[in-house]
Amino acid sequence: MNQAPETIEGWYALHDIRQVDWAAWEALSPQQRDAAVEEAVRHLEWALNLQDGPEGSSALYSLLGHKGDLMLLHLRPTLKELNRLELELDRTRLAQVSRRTYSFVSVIELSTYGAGGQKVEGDPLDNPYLKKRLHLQIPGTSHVCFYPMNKRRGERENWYLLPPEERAALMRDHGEIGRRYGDRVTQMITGAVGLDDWEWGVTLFGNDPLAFKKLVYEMRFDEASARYAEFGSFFVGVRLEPRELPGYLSL
Ligand code: 76R
Repeated sequence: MNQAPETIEGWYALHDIRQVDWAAWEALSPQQRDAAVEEAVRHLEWALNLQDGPEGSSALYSLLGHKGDLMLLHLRPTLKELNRLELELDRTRLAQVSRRTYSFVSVIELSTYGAGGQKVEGDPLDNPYLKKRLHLQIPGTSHVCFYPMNKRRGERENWYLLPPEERAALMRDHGEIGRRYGDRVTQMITGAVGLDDWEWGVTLFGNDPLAFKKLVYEMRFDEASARYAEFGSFFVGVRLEPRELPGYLSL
C-alpha cells in the first residue's frame, strides 16, 4: 500500500461567507437598522478581539462578485469554538437578513514534504517556525484570496497512486515557485479531508491582488498543479474592520 505523508495539524479554520439580502435590509426601519448595525459590530469585535476564548485569530473581508458579500475567517483550537462563533452570528439581526452562500471547514495543515519527508520529532509547537504556521496570526494585509482544491484521483492521473519520492519531488518544485512569492503572499494551507467537500483550502493573504493572480497562474504550469490540481470557486476580498461596517451597510 502507498504510504500517506505525515501531516501536522494546527488550528481549525472556518471560512464563513454571507450574502446580505439588501431588499430585506432596506425594508427594516431606520431604528431596526441602527440596532442591527450596532449588534453586528459588537459581535464582530467580540470575535475578532478573541473574547470568545484564549487562542486563535479572526478577520473580516468584503468580497467582490456574486458569491457573497462578507467573509469571516476564524482560526480556533477546536471545532466547538468555531461552531459557537457561527451560531452567535446566526442569532444577530444582520444574519437574519443574510444568507450563507458558502462555508468551508478545515484545519491548518503542514505536510512534511518540505522537510524532505523526514519525521518531525517532538512537539511541533516547540519549533517557533512551525508554531507560527500552525497557529497562524492572520496577517493584517488588505486582500485575501480563498479557494478549495483537490489533487486528481483520475484513471490516468492519480496523485494518490504516485510513489512518495515522486510526490516529494513535485512538492519541492511547487514550494520553490511559492517561495519566490514569499515576500508578497502569505499562504495558509488547510486540510479538509473528512471535514468538507474538498481536500484542501488555499487561503492567500497579501496587499497586491495581482500577486495572487501571478502566483496562481505560474503554479498552473507547474506539474503538481498542471497535472494533478482541481479547483473549486475562487473568492477574493478586501479587509474590512468591524468599525467600518456601519459605513459599509449604509452605502
Ligand atoms: O510548507 C512549506 O512552505 C513547504 C513547501 C510547501 C508545501 C509542502 C508549499 C509552499 N506548499 C505546500 C503544500 Mn503550497 N500552495 C498551494 C496553492 O493554485 C494552485 O495551483 C495550488 C494552490 C498555492 C497558490 C500554494 C502556494 N500547497 C501544499 C498543498 C498540500 C499538498 C499535499 O500535501 O499533497 C497544497 C494543496 C498546496 C497548494 N505553497 C508554498 C504556496 C506558496 C506561496 C508556498 C511558499 C510558502 C512560503 O514560502 O512561505
